Amino acid sequence: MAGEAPADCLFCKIIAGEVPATVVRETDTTFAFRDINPQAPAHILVIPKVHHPDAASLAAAEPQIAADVLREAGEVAAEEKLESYRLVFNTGSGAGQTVFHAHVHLLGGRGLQWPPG
Ligand code: DGP
Repeated sequence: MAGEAPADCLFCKIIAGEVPATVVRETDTTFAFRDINPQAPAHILVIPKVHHPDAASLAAAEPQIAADVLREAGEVAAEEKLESYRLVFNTGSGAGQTVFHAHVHLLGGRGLQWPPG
């Protein structure tokens, strides 16, 4: 079951076309667009169209759509010709989550250090 979206959810507005974004890919269940503040040459957000506040909530409630998000991240990485890339799910404000609509960051196009900060 989809969570109830807050009226002011930024990513719901991007999906609805109410806030402009550079769209990379779209499916029935997912939406991928370029991050407004890229941290790597390729920095793309892949999100479910249904609203859930974070990735774990999405996976618990709608595991098939969580799988769709991961598969789409792989499709985007292939289209961007990324041999190596990182997928990041910031969860909770202490981990840097600022938008509380589930999303995965796809980062690539440069060397990525481990561990991340
Ligand atoms: P997080 O910090 O994990 O919640 O990631 C949210 C990301 O969303 C952050 O990297 C910046 C991005 N972002 C914030 N506002 C906008 C926007 O209006 N457009 C786009 N394309 N990205 C945005």
